Amino acid sequence: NMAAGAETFSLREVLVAFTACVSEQREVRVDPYLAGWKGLVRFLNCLGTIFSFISKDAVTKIEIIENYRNSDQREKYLTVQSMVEYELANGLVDLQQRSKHPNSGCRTFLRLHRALHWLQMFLEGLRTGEDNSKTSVICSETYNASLANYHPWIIRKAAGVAFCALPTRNTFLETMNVGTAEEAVAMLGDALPYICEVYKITEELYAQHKLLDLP
Ligand code: 1PX
Repeated sequence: NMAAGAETFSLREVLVAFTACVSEQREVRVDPYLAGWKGLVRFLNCLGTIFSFISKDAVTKIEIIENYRNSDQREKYLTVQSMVEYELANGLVDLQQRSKHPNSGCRTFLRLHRALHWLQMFLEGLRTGEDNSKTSVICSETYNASLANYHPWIIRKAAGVAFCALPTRNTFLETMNVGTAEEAVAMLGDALPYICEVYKITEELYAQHKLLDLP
């Protein structure tokens, strides 16, 4: 089916975006980071409408940061480092509770950063899982160990229901359109160190500025 064929794309291109995130000065570039997330959202949308509530929230957050990248202050949002520096120096971050700056770049990026931690663990679980292990189990275990800690009960519940719609590991690996399941596993092994590096640099930056609990 041609129409379906036109919709398919390889997750390899998506994960490549994360390899372009870290600059020579070990800064995290915002544009490839957002490009990576957009690709992941496209992939998530292919998995079914049951995941819409997740992709909608991700899109909202991607767009908030994209708007900063399209504003007069776009230069300040070139890297996560420059964003943090600019927003903190100008009092643009709500530190105690959301009030004057409910959608700061810092708090919005933190949500994607936490989700990246889940992604890192999920992809590692997929990579090292048994042939016929359940993607839903890998997904819920890694979610419970990471993102779930920041989500209210109702979201955790809805996420748990959605995870049940995930296919088995091998089918999932094939859906990634990277070739055979073995080739997909190899690609994950290549891409994961880059994702881990992006995560680690951001985590250190946020810890250093005490921004890990932004409301
Ligand atoms: C090869 C595999 C690739 C899989 C791609 C999957 C892409 C998943 C994209 C998930 C992005 C989730 C962003 C969530 C940000 C967030 O935590 N938002 C919450 C807090 O925001 P707030 O502004 O209120 O402080 C917000 O409440 C979240 C609502 C939506 C539910 C989030 C559930 C996240 C589950 C993540 C697992 C995705 C399962 C994908 C299955 C493959």
